[in-house]
Amino acid sequence: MGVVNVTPDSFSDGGAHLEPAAAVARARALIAEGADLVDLGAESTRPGAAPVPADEQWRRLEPVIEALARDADSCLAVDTSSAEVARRALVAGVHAVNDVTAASDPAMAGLAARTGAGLVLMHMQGTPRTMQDDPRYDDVARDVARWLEQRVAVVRRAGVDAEQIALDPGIGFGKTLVHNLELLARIDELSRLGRPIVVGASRKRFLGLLLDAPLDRRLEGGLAAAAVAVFLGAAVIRTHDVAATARALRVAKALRGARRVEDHAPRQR
Ligand code: HH2
Repeated sequence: MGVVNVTPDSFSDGGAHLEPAAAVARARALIAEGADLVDLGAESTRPGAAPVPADEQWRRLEPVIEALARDADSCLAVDTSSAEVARRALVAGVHAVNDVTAASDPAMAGLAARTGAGLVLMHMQGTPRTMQDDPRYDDVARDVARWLEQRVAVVRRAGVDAEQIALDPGIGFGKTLVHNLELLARIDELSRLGRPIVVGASRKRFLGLLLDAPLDRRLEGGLAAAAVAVFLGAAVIRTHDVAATARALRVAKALRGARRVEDHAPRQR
C-alpha cells in the first residue's frame, strides 16, 4: 500500500503533494513501482495534529480521486475517519476506507455495510493530539488484539462482512518505542483474529529513535520492520517507499514460504 498525503503538514511528505497534479503523479509513480493499492489522505494524523474538517479534506481529495479513478490499473483507499469524506470518495471510485479510528463514527460502519467497500480498522490509544502523552498497556500485543477484536464485533453487528475487514495495530499511534517494537515482534499474535494484517512503520519516529536518524535516513529501518512483519504474517505494508519495499518484501515472502514448508515437511539432510 503506497502512501500519498494530500496535506500541507504530514510528517514525512507534507506539502509535497498538495497540488492535485503532484498527488496524481505521485500515485501513478507508486503504482508503477509496484503498489497494489494507493492510500490517499487529506488529514495528517501525526502526533499533535488537529482534525481537518470534512469539506476541506474533500476539497483536497476530489480532483486527485477523480483523475486516478479513471486509470484502469488503480486500486485506491481513502485515509479518513470522516464517514462523509469516505462516502464521497467511494462514490468517486475509491475501493476501500482506511480509518485510523477504527470506525469511531458509527456512520462509517453503516457506509461500509451498504457499499461493500474494504475497511481497514486501526488501533490508536487516544487521539492524534494526545496519543503520545504517556501511553500505557498491560500487555501491548494482547491489549491491541482484544481492542481490534471488539471493533470487528461492532462493525460486524452493523452489517459489515468479515471479508471486507483488514486490521492494523497502529504503529506509532499512542505507543512508546518499546510498545512499537513489541507489537512488531509479536505481530503473528494478531493472526488469530483471522483477518489480513496491515502494518505501517514507514519513516516513523520509532525508527528515528532507534537509528538516531532524521526522516530521510529511515528507509533501511522501515524495510527491516516491514520484512519482519511480513515474515511473521502481515499481509499489507503501508509505505512511502514502494520500489524498495516491494523488493524487500519479495525476499521476506520467499523466506516466509520457505519456513512454512520447513514446518510441515520432514527434515532432510
Ligand atoms: N499511519 C499514518 C496514517 N495512516 N493508516 C494505517 N492503516 N496505518 C498506519 O500506520 C498509518 C495510517 C501516519 O503516516 P502518514 O500518513 O505518512 O502521516 P500523516 O498522518 O502525518 O499524514
